Amino acid sequence: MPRTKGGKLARFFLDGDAAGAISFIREQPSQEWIYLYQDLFTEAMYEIGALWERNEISVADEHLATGVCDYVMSRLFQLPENKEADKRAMFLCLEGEQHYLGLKMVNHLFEERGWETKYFGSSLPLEYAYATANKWQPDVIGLSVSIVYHLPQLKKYVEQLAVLPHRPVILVGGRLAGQYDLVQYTSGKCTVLNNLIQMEYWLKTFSDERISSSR
Ligand code: B12
Repeated sequence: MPRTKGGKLARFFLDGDAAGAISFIREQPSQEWIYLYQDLFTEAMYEIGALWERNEISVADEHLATGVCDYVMSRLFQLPENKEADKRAMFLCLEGEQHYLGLKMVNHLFEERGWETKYFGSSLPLEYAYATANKWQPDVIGLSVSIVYHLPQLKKYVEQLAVLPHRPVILVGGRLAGQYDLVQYTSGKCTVLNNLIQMEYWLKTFSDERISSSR
């Protein structure tokens, strides 16, 4: 029997039981998305990674769990009614990077806080990311990286996107964020956030700075 809440949620995902997963999530004492994403969904998927690494589940089990996780997130997350359309962010995974669930959570949390967002999911080649950002002019571009052999791509993306004429803030997160010094790796041209709690703090500081600079 799984002992943690993340472990219990992982069981529903692995059983392909979306209805069970939804009821379990709805029973949680806090329904705040930051908590649900950080302590339940992320933990559940990390647990699935650990089971996969130990060969206790197959690739098919992991694919089913990923599909159910994605479905449950889309099913439960509601867009806020009032958007302040003055803050824009776009989110993408580097070319070749398929791990998009974490980025999808980040996109939802920005939306929940009233940002207008564009979420591109997995593997967006740099030329398209650059062209879209140049046209849409987001304040923030969020990149996600999970696999070590994508790090050289990260350097290229950050270097090119950071010098867009409107000078967006480049945020970097993902599984590797806490494992390597990505700020130094990208010559200090991005802000690295290791988890959703750091992201929330960064968002608050960004909004406070905006309010004080508009006074
Ligand atoms: C599901 C999964 C897959 C799915 C991805 C599905 C999807 N749509 O995302 C599929 C099957 C495609 C896949 C493929 C592979 N995977 Co995989 N995968 C996983 C697994 C089990 C879960 C990933 C996940 O969703 N995690 C949960 C999310 C929420 O966590 P997260 O990404 O870290 O995001 C959090 C933060 O980092 C942050 N964040 C993320 N992005 C951003 C961005 C910004 C801007 C900010 C602020 C924050 C932020 O917010 C999130 C919220 O907490 C992990 C295990 C693990 N530990 O993560 C392995 C894992 C990452 N995969 C692994 C491997 C090896 C692979 C493959 C190479 C397997 C293969 N041989 O083909 C391929 C590579 C594919 C590729 N080219 O990208 C290894 C990596 C090991 C290593 N040392 O590099 C892991 C760790 C599994 C393992 N234990 O061995 N995988």
